[in-house]
Amino acid sequence: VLPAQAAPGQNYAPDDPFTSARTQWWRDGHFGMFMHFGLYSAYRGEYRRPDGTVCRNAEWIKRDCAIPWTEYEAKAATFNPSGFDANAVIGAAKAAGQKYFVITTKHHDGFAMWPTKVNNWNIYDRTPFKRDILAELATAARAQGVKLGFYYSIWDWHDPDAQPGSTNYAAYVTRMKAQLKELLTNYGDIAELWFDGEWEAPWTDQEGARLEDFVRGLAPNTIINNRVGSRGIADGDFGTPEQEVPATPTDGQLWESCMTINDHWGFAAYDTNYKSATTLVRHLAGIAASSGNYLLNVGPDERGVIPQPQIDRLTAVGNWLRTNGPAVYSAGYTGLVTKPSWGVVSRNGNKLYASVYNWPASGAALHLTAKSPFTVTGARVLTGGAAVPVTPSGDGYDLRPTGPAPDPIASVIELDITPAA
Ligand code: JFZ
Repeated sequence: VLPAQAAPGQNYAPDDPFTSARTQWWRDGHFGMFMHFGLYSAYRGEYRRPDGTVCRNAEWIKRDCAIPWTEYEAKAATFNPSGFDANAVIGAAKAAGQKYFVITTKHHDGFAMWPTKVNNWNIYDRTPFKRDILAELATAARAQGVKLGFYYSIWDWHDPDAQPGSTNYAAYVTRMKAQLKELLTNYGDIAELWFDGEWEAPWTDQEGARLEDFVRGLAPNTIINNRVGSRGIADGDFGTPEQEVPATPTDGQLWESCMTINDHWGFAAYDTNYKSATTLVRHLAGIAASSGNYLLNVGPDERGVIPQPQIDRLTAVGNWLRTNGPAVYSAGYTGLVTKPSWGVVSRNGNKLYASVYNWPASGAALHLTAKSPFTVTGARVLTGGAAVPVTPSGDGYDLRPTGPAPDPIASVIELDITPAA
């Protein structure tokens, strides 16, 4: 039921997303894989114009390189990502320590990556690739214990009724809902729905609220992002800062920061500007310490294969998490200490996790500034288990670990604490 009026930013959800059982896995998990994969991936990031010049782009290549629809549609007839291996994809997410996986089922080009019955602008009707990768992913995700989520763009460059000046936008909205019904009912439980392209007229916040209602009616447990509407009534369950590591929790709403692993969402063969494993781990630790989620993107190539440099970085993050997971999983904002210059601190109950980026020289101290009082009863490095001496000092505590940094990416010191009553 739609509220007649809702204040901007009001949480239009059936429960309190901060505390509900529905969102528990998401709040605890903190880390997911995003995948931008579509017909655009077939271009490998480059479109050669008829005059021989080259235009570079990824998932926006159709529009930003002004590819005529006839050509883009012809490209579909050659798109055959036979290397797509759902078990390998989900396995890569799992090995990286990612608890959920979100794939672009339909990006702005409108091309459905599943055999939708709603129209024929889809991977089944237009390509030689006669498989349903969403079904394959659903099976693999269930088998490996990874949650499955879908990205779906409201903005659609292809559907004639969705274009600017359309006199029959309602017909498009009906088709969109029919597609979402397929997505929410044919592939088992869908953990997260990631809308996008809501900013483009004639989409309105009222339409967004109706869409949010529609989704909740079909899939009450699905966690919905705020790009369903324009943040008036319809704001979903969580906000979507992009490419950000906020230093504190965002006010009023759960949040998930999505980021590219290089400089593009979709595959671009020339883009080798990969973030280091160290950067990725520190993004994750920083985001978890501010009670957010990190949705880290991969872009499979035209064969449907995740490039090896992306896999290598995911593997390194997973290796770090195997020892240092407690700093991330089920951890969040401390509320007790100010963010130090040498790293970040997260909290899980009566434990603090100091992820140290700048390890001190032997004998030097890492200072923790207390915003509210607590006592420390013990501390150790997660890698190796060495005890860390902790002494009260001024407005907080000094931690004096010895020896070289146990982990070059980020060394985590676990502290046993008792908050003052
Ligand atoms: C959108 C898409 O246009 C893009 O292709 C990609 O899928 C990305 C994840 O989402 O781009 C956006 C949307 C919102 C913002 C920035 C880029 N934003 O709110 O800052």
